[in-house]
Amino acid sequence: MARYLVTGGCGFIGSHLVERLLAAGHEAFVLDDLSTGKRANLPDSVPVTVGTVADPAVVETAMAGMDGCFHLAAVASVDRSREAWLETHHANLSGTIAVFDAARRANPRGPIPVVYASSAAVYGDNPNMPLREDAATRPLSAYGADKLGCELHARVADGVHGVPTTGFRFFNVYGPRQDPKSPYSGVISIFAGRIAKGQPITINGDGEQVRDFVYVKDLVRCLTAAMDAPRAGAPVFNVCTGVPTTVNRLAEVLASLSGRALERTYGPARAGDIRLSIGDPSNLRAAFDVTCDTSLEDGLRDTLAWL
Ligand code: NAD
Ligand code: UD2
Repeated sequence: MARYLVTGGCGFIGSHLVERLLAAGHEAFVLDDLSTGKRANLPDSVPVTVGTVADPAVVETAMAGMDGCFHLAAVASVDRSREAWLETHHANLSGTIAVFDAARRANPRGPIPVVYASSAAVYGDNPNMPLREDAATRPLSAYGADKLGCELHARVADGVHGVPTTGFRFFNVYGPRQDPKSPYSGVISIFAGRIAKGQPITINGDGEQVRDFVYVKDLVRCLTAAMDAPRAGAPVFNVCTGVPTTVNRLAEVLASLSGRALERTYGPARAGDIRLSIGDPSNLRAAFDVTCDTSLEDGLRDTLAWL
């Protein structure tokens, strides 16, 4: 049994991770500023420090005595990173450096490992599908640039300060507890929420854009496997399925699973929308013997059941 700090643990992905850690018999502690996360996403028994990862003193205190840290706290929104460039930078990059820095001193036995969230946003509009981890990174947003910055500072954490790190480039994650009401919500939570209520959806552009949708419970298996695995050299892995799904097909599957007629209108393409985003999961599988293999249908069934 180990003691883990989960930053962003009250959020969508973090709350699933905490659930998995508790089920495995570990102790989970959460640091979250509740900006998008909710206390109610976690059992009452989980200790939550309400504060920001951008404050090094808060992070230092929250991390004292831990055996490892899962760092998921971030302003997880490209739009928000455009509106509030410097503010999101403080949370997304300075906050990550604060986490790596505190990991140096958290435990008298030595630096503790940090498993952290990067994003497929680091690839930007690289057209070489499926995207491998060695593909060129050319982020198109402050959000993507800061996630790439996290990966660079992870190398510093490892090479200069002896803090072992593993980074994960999440593709499009979905599942229960992804807030359909948030203006920054992903397409699945928006469509699922509306279709289940018999409301129309708007497809941006022709709907033939492709995404690699990852079910959240598969993703958290990758995170816990990485915490337990030996690592060297601040590795970074895609978390993806390698399976392409168009936005049109997604809408059709959701309508069919909800037993509703699909009412869709086609609007203008979203400015800067990426046409293709598919990851190569080979390195993930080879390193941790995990696959994100929940079918879209099964994952969507779970998501709809939660609504
Ligand atoms: P989320 O918004 O549900 O979770 C983020 C959590 O971090 C929330 O609980 C929020 O309150 C908290 N938080 C935000 N700023 C904070 C700060 N300064 N200090 C402390 N807590 C703070 O989003 P999510 O989808 O669960 O994202 C988790 C991680 O995964 C993020 O790092 C995000 O960038 C990354 N990610 C998510 C996706 C996706 O498809 N959902 C894709 C790529 C990467
Ligand atoms: C995701 C991430 C983003 C960044 C990026 C990296 C989310 C919410 N966003 O953006 O943070 O990491 O990947 O590449 O996870 N769509 C519609 N109708 C709607 C909503 C969306 O057609 O009502 C389309 C949208 O135009 C896009 C697709 O659905 O083509 C997926 O949109 P998204 O916002 O869920 O995710 P994405 O890939 O743009």
